[in-house]
Amino acid sequence: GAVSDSDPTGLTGLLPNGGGFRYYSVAASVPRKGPEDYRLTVDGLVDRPATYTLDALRKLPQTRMVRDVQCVTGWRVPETPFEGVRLSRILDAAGVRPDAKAVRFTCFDGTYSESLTMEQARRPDVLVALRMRDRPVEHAHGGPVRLYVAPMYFYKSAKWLSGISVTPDVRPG
Ligand SMILES: Nc1nc2c(c(=O)[nH]1)N[C@H]1C(S)=C(S)[C@@H](COP(=O)(O)O)O[C@H]1N2
Ligand SMILES: [Mo]
Repeated sequence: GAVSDSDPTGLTGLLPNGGGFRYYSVAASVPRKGPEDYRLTVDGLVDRPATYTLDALRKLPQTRMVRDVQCVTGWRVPETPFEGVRLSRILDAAGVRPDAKAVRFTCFDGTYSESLTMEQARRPDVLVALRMRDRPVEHAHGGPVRLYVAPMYFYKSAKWLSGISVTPDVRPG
């Protein structure tokens, strides 16, 4: 598949660039947020809009999965553990309305956004991730909370996640 085709040597993951990851941010600088000031809002076409603190997210059931990370530009990082709350759980808690068709994600870098169809968003391998590589998600990797969309290219995994909005249609990021 695309993963092996992009690096037939399999050596990309051995390059000394921080465990194989490239640092990506469309914003020049991003504020740091922690337990005191981090908030995740859930709104849009839902019956129960909500705001989660970091502590509230940590108290929900956590799911860990280990998959390869793959960027559209060709680099990949094999078998990277991510852990967090299933997005489907957060959507269920909010009570998605029947006319909702998509989910839009916003970030506290003030710029980046992404979206998924409702069907993609409800997959069990889509997480609101609090941990990456078995440590809290670092600031550079989108901490304290990033989206993790295991089955899709890594650009879908929005860093510095601050908003989840249920929408009537897909809004390209
Ligand atoms: N907020 C935000 N999220 C983002 C990006 C970004 O520029 N800003 N880049 C995306 C892309 S293209 C990739 S490959 C990954 C990179 O994640 P990393 O910096 O942890 O390697 O983040 C994705 N999420
Ligand atoms: Mo990417």
